[in-house]
Amino acid sequence: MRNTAIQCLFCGAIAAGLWVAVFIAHFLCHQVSELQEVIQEPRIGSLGKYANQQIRPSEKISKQHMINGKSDPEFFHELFKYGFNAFFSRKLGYEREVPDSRSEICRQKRYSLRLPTASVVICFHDEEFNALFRTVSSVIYLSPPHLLEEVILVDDMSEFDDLKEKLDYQLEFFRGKVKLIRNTKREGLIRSRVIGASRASGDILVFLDSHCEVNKVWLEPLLHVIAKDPKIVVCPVIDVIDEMTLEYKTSPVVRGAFGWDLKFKWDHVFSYEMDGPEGPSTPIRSPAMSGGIFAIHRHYFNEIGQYDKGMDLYGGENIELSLRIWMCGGQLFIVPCSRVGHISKTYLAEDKFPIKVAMARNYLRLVNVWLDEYKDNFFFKKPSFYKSMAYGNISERTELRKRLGCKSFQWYLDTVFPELEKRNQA
Ligand SMILES: *[C@@H]1O[C@H](CO)[C@@H](O)[C@H](O)[C@H]1NC(C)=O
Ligand SMILES: [Mn+2]
Repeated sequence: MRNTAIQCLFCGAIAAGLWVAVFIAHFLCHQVSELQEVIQEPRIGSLGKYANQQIRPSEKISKQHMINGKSDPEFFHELFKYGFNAFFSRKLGYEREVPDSRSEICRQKRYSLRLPTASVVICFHDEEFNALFRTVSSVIYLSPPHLLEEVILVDDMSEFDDLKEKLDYQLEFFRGKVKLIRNTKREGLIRSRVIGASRASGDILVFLDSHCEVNKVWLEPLLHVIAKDPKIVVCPVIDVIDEMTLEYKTSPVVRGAFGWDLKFKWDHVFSYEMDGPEGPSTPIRSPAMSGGIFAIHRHYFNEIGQYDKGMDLYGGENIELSLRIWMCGGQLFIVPCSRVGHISKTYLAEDKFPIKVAMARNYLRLVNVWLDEYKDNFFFKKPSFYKSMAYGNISERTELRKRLGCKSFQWYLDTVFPELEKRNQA
């Protein structure tokens, strides 16, 4: 009798133990899947198969664990808050030197001293302070002073405390070169850029994300191309600043592209593009831009209709601008001799719902203005309600297309991006 009781107790204990184990396992799995959910698609697109040694985010986290030697809840909290390793960013501080990632042929190039001047426009919303400051200081230290008209910062209603008085105070250091505009309501990236551009006085607008570090002689190659033809819009090569280690990594030269879902992606460059007299330093025709980082003549930006101000937050505006440039008489190039490092905010845990809504709306606007008879290729894989979603009044944009005498999407497919038509509707 006693034996049976002990046996029962023993079995009970084992069963309870099993339940606890199952519960813990479940809890851990849940945490991992939550983690995966917050891992957002990088805005500038990871270089995917092109980047050397891509490490999966989970591997990076465990590496970081080893660096810290202990599990640190504060570390994860900041990782999700800022989207990258803010602990290392603070250690790097306000400025640092990054490796020169230019090719030999680029290092030997010389540029005219008489180039158009640049206004660098940087919009931010709740950026990590040191990353923002390194963006500004790298621009100021690595741009020839006579070519840098100003840096315009647009604060899109940030809530972080250190971006308030502390930022005003620290920017005094660059007195005269930096203008700070604070939006009084959340405008989103697209309208913030238009606001920044409207306050610029340099010949060329250079848009940068707020978590970049420019490289040596980054500005001159961009200005040089636009000086020859103001209807050319240029992007630097975007080097990778690792979001975990903040190590600066050289990127291969790739071009910007997209599929029928209109999501930006990097694409290989055809070798004939580099056959010209300037070899691998020749600017490369690009069907699309990644969005955050490009230079455009200020008057040309206004002439071709800036951005679609009916678009919200961000998403799709880069493809819309790319199509508008090509279809309305301009050209888009990647300039291999100009390099800018960028941190992908892979871990940002922001509320995705408003962004998804904004993106759907933005895509619908762009599809209905620019895609002509190819609209259905976009809708093919989308849920059916997509077609009946509201996207606001686009008549101003269709008028603009008429006024500028833009070519058809068929022309774009035939002339600029024939590879897209052959792609499956996927
Ligand atoms: C759309 O906007 C244009 C002006 O850009 C205006 O003339 C037109 O009435 C608007 N259409 C609707 C349905 O609101
Ligand atoms: Mn970015």
